[in-house]
Amino acid sequence: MPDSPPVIPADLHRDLAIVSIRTTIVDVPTVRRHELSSLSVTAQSYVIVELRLANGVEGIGEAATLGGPRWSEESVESIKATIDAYLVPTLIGTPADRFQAARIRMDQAAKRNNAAKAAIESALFDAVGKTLGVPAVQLLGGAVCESIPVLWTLASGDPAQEIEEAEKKLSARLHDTFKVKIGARSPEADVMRLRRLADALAGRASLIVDANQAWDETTAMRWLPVLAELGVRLVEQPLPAWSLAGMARLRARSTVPLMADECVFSAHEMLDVARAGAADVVSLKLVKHGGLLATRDVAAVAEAAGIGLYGGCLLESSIGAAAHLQVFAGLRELAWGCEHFGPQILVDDLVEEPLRFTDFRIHLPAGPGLGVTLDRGKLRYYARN
Ligand code: MUC
Ligand code: MG
Repeated sequence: MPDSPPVIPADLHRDLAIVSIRTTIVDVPTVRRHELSSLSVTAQSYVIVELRLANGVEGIGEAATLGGPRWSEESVESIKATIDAYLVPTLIGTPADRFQAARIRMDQAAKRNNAAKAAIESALFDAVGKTLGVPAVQLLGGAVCESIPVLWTLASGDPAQEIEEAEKKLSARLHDTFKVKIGARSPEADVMRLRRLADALAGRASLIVDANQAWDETTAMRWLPVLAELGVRLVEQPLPAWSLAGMARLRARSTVPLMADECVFSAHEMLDVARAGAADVVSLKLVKHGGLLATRDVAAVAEAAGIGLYGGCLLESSIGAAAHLQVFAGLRELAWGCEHFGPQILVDDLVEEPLRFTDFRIHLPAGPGLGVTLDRGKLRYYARN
């Protein structure tokens, strides 16, 4: 028992009123070119949300995108416009701790736009957590772990560079699982590249692949057995997001588990994937689901269907990664670990003390709210507007 019980002021709800929400677009260069099947980036773009309460506490949130509106339909420009024009007016003056009510208001004000909503909700959890002196995960039921296994993504497309990069991560004990981005070139070229990686890292690291919807069903039928033979542990979104039946047919013939990414944004889509038998694992991301609560909803549907959970990312900085960790740390089982290497692929982070990576794991920060503090100098330096 604590010596003295926490004092909750009587006027807490008045103090928790949202008084302002500011959005800033930032572009942070990456340490190398990052190439996916349909896009390639040398800088990551985010919308940073600063949300102020009547009590003076400020919460922060982040919406990540990848290559403009090419990974999903949202871009930093559309996210900023949606927040400023539609989400801010519906939230100003409302209490920040009514998370579910805020979610309903945002859904009434704008259809989908899930990255925009996720950034706002992250800032709400940060502000309320900071007001109460508790981490956001405490507001979600409490943490069941303090750190999570974290992989690194190899995506330069150059196998010699990728082997060198993987060796450095292994010897620094940062990452021993690598996700290889495929689909930007022919399956033959990708398989040659994977073979070189598998040979070089044999017995020391695990490989998974992400095709980002690049293959059609016949291509996937042809090449999945080869990926299995190379020891690939998991194949992420080989087919277009609309092809649940194709994923189900593939899954019935594959010895490698399949992971759903772009085909699961909403909890309803998670249910469709489960009903179709289209995946073994799902990649959870705040930008897809629309926030911490929605991510919990998707996770609950997956759990009920026996589908494994994986902590996905969109190359977030420590702000967005911390918001994800607050949800992930409260899940019953994140059986496939997570991929929040984002803070390390940026030339610079946006917080005063970046997230900690040791012994192949990423650590839940200890402080209240999201557990990270915005570095305003960095925000100004990388701001576009
Ligand atoms: C994706 O599709 O998974 C996550 C890591 C990465 O390299 O790309 C992203 C998006
Ligand atoms: Mg993916």
